Amino acid sequence: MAPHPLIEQFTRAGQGQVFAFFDQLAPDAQRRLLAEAAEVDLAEIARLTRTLLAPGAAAGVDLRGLVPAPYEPLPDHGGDAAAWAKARAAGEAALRAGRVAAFTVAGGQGTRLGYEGPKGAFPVTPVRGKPLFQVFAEKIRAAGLRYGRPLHWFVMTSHQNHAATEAFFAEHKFFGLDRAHVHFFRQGRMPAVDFTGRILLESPGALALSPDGHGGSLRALERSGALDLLEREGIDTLSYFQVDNPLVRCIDPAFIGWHVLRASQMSSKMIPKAHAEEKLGHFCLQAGRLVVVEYSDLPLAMQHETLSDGRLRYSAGSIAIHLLDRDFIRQMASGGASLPFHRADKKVPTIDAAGRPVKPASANGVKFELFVFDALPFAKNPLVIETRRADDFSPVKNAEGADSPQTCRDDQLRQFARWLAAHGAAVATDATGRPKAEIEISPLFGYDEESFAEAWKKLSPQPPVSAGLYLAP
Ligand code: UD2
Repeated sequence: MAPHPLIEQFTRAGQGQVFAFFDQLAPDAQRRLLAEAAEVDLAEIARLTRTLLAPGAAAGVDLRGLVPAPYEPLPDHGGDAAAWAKARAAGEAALRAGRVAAFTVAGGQGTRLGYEGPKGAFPVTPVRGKPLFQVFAEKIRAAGLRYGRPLHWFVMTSHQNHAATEAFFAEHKFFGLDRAHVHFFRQGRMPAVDFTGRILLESPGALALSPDGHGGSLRALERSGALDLLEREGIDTLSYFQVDNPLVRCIDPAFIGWHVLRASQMSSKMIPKAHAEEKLGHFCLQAGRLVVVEYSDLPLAMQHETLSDGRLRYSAGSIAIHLLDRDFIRQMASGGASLPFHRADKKVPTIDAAGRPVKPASANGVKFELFVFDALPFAKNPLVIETRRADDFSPVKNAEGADSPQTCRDDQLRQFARWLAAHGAAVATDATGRPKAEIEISPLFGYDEESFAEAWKKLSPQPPVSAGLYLAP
């Protein structure tokens, strides 16, 4: 029998090892392997091998001509208060007109946290232990109620967590959202390769595939029909955030207003880095274009560079919160400009020549990933605005230490305490502002300080701030 045409293609491309065990597989397993192989763009792998793996391939990113990017500072850091107020009003108008949808990237593997199951199912809030997805759902629901237009919410999953994510939402009745407004779609996958570019097998009948990075969201939004849905619904702005950050203002009127008023195709939020080596991307300009240089790509000496007043020169940290214009996504997903792949050397579980499993002790292969912020240099009128860390950023990344469930709970508690204290409640805190009592405010009661203040004012009598206080409508 003649070999399958796909097997021939792989063999011609020097990737015949993918089918080394093909003849020993049951027909079902053969079909599955062929289907996985059909997902692979062999020309793309060959190109990446040439550009990212070959000896002499450019190591790291191009740092020539890099300078710190400008941004819109907050009013208390010298920004124009009137412009911020105007932006907020414009954002609210866009929300009332139904022009905005929320978008969460939740396709990552969450390896550092070591949590089984989709990361969005991880419990994060201090009193109720609400999962990340519930926090976002309630913020999105609250914003919809406030502006009189229920918001659509797009959630990007991976092959690994798609079914579990959908089941989690169904089990929790979509956290009170209209299920017709919640849309799940899977991101693409890329095969891992060895250091010479040969595709690795995870088992005799399966490729070592992994998600193609959050930058894969642009093509996945197009492929899944999400962009068509946005168009039908008259939505032109996607509010992008990561699944690991419950403090994020999923829907932020001032941010949306800046984006709309500047006719920006892609906008981002920055915070001043807490210290030179904080693990954030850096907003920079290069040849006049806005770029983000990831922490791992900016040499330590540059991360530590300071200005004459002692502040960090590259201080504008990217916290992965963006607004994206629908037509810009379409253009990036299907047009000529494409995002570059990044190389990540990883321990990739694979098999040996006899088909036996190998658990490598050190990096044995390369994964290729797309980063969404690489779209910035292609955007018209890109914009960076400052935000307060305490209002927008406290991710859960590691099981312990920095950016862990503990630090995130503490930051939520500090936020609740700050809002309460600013509006007249007596709150005992430690020197860092963390309340002595564990308390929680539901996003449905107040999802930002302003909505909280309105609800709190109406509450009569106002409850004392004591352990276990949970404010909900
Ligand atoms: C990201 C940023 C970093 C900073 C930080 C803030 C990159 C490369 N770096 O670092 O500059 O902004 O976040 O927290 O982005 N994801 C997918 N599919 C994938 C890979 C990731 O959906 O294939 C999602 C993942 O579920 C998570 C987010 O993207 O929501 C971030 O992924 P990460 O944990 O790999 O990013 P990190 O912490 O290295």
